[in-house]
Amino acid sequence: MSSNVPTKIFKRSCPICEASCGLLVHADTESRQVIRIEGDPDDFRSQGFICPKSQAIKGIFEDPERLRRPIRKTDSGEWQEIDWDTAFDLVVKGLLAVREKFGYEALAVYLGNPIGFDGGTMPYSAVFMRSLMTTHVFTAATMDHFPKLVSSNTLYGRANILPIPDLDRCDYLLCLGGNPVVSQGSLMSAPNVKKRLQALRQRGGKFIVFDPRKTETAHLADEHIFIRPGSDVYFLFAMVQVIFAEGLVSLGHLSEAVEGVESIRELAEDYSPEAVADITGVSAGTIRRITRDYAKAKRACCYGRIGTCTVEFGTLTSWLVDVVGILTGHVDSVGGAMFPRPVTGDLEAGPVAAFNPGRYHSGVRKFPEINGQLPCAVMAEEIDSGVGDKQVRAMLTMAGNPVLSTPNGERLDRALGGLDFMAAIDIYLNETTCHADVILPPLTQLETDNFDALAPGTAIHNYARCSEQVFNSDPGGLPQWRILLEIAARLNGQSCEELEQELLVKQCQRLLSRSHSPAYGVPLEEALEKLQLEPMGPLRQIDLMVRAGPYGDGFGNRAEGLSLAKLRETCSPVDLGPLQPRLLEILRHPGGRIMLNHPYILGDMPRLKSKLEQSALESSSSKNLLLIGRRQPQNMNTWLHNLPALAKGKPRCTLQMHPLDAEARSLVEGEEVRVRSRVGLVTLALELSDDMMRGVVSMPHGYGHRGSSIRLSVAKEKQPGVNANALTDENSVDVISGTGVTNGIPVEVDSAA
Ligand SMILES: Nc1nc2c(c(=O)[nH]1)N[C@H]1C(S)=C(S)[C@@H](COP(=O)(O)OP(=O)(O)OC[C@H]3O[C@@H](n4cnc5c(=O)[nH]c(N)nc54)[C@H](O)[C@@H]3O)O[C@H]1N2
Ligand SMILES: Nc1nc2c(c(=O)[nH]1)N[C@H]1C(S)=C(S)[C@@H](COP(=O)(O)OP(=O)(O)OC[C@H]3O[C@@H](n4cnc5c(=O)[nH]c(N)nc54)[C@H](O)[C@@H]3O)O[C@H]1N2
Ligand code: SF4
Ligand SMILES: [Mo]
Repeated sequence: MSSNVPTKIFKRSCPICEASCGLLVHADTESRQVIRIEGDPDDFRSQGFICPKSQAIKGIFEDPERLRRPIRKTDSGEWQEIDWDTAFDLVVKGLLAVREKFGYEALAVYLGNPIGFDGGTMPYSAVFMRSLMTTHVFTAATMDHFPKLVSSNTLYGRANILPIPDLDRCDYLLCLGGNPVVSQGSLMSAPNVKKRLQALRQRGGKFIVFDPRKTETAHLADEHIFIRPGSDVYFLFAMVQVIFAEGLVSLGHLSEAVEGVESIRELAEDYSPEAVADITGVSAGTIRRITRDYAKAKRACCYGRIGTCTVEFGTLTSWLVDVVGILTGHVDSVGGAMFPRPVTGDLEAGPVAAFNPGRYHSGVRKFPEINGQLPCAVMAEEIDSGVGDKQVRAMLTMAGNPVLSTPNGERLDRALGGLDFMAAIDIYLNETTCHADVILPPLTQLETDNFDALAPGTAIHNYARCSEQVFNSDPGGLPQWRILLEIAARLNGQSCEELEQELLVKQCQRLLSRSHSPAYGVPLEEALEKLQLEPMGPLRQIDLMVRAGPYGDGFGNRAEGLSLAKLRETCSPVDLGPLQPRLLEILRHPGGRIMLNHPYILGDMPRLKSKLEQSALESSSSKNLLLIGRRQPQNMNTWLHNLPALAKGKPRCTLQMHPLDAEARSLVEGEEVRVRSRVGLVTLALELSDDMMRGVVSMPHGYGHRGSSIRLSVAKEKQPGVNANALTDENSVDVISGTGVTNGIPVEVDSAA
């Protein structure tokens, strides 16, 4: 390249979604311009593939409306730029004032989705949360995969023991409630999932989709089967019934560990294919055929995603996805559902853990805490009708937009307006952060190094990677980790440096004492000295995890092993091999058991049975339709609508309905319709589609950009849409996980004219 063209090429993983595709970022670092972003053909995971959202990191970096400096709301409601020290002072004073006046429980915190894509946040999130000293902890997980975490707690003894499809070696994929061709895979980090699904078919495999909408993924499948929203639990139980009735049980190498097989057989007796045909809309013959094909296939995987989680029986459904796999030998075996081995050592053998939910409860509806979280569905009521010293008076949100992403968002919108104090760590002034008194915006991805923290835990092939910084950090900005550390340190009455050093020493002591670590026995001083090669901050914390982790160099004990420096040398993903069977070594239940009959799960069986009995009595003439969600290629939940490249085109927030359902209501293509649920009403354009199941309508979430309080002019003009969570009902939850139901909401639809 000639010297008068100052463009350089930087390798980064895309931080927008779990696929974490490899990007080549062409940038002029002097003028701080991103020239172009393209796929990295040498990235062994994504092989040059990118989706439209890959352009977002350029768009976000350039967006004039992105916040670059802390801002505070003045008494007249205007926003005023302030320096960081003043901002931290305001945040800490605001939180402490509420804590002193009302007690610890008066503070709540909500963490959103993008924190998973910032490796710098990972080492400090625990200390940050501890410094807030509240039990009012909410995250987007209780709108997402929380049921799967509860299921893993009960089956395997730990929430993060998550089965991931071994997609590239699978020959029979049963996909329930996921649309990976659009979402690009979730709980399955698999860049270019479309190509991988096509490859599955090309090698003679089969791939079947169950979905109330004939999705982009379903169009590629061997077979698509409509299923009524929320009813997969019955379909899966019928599979279990058939597996026992037809002698298809084959526990394989897990047989010594599995406990409770007989009780599952007994429970399944109530759910024969005939018994569930009406409620699921799937014929008994189809259920038997699919079950036999799945059970007998050599390398088969049952995979469930959002449509199996954010439903009325999300936990039982997620659990049954694993149960059918365990019973047929398709869990922890090649081509089935397997368990990755992340480089940070997050998924290694460890002490037994008791699943012990309900150490405390929410104030109003008394929902039990699970893994230290309360459901998003109770967030608004804890604020607007909280009880005594449990009433929430102050809130801190980080990388989330719960007004658009949690149930009855309109109620939350009003509730946030009534808080005594609110702070947000976010890069936009949006529907949620507009309620804050102070907003702290972190630097963008291109101005920091990154480390893939989340995706290796769900990757279909083991890997590790670092990403290189493109631009020098804006001198007036701070990285996210520094913001967390600063707040935590100030709340603890320490300096940032003291807190960081304390954490590093503690982590070192913990990791060096693990007998299976390659760093076992390395003297503390030696490890600390070697870690000084990385600057203060997350990089040396990550270096520690990597070097003491399963592939690590053990600080020299295993010279060929990995360190952060080695990962940084390439900035490409490092191939750590295909997934290996390893469930037996990582189980956390006492005695290394897999508990099919955990009492927490069995406790939800009466609810399941009574719903089936009740539905047999109900007439089918109800006017209600069932609302489900719909992800779209150019969106990422609520937050990319302000980027012109992604907001262009026709308005996308439409209600899809089958033409015959429209005819029955005298509705026509394109007209404005009113959609009403128990909690709210929205008006949007109707789109007729043969891809919809009869009786089901679909709309995307993440829209509803309006009003003068937000600073998202492109979103407001190009893709305002309406808030799907104005319709979702905070009373409708998967009871045993508290997860909000976003699929299967009863609604009525009529003409807005
Ligand atoms: N009806 C319905 N509701 C749903 C869903 C559904 O399918 N249907 N899906 C649910 C699911 S799966 C999820 S994960 C949730 C998502 O719910 P949320 O996490 O609440 O929503 P996001 O849109 O992901 O929030 C992104 C926020 O992070 C900010 N942000 C982006 N990058 C950064 C960063 O680097 N640092 C910081 N501090 N902020 C950043 C953005 O400005 C934005 O405010 O929505 C849930 N809600
Ligand atoms: N482009 C894009 N990609 C994304 C996101 C985005 O907003 N946009 N969000 C990201 C996030 S946070 C997540 S968690 C993932 C989610 O990843 P996916 O789960 O793959 O994404 P969804 O499109 O929500 O797929 C859910 C599917 O379930 C179907 N469904 C609804 N109800 C039922 C039911 O009861 N049974 C069955 N069998 N199916 C049902 C819906 O029709 C839909 O096709 O996507 C991620 N990727
Ligand atoms: S699929 Fe996800 S990771 Fe890959 S380019 Fe698109 S947004 Fe980025
Ligand atoms: Mo999600």
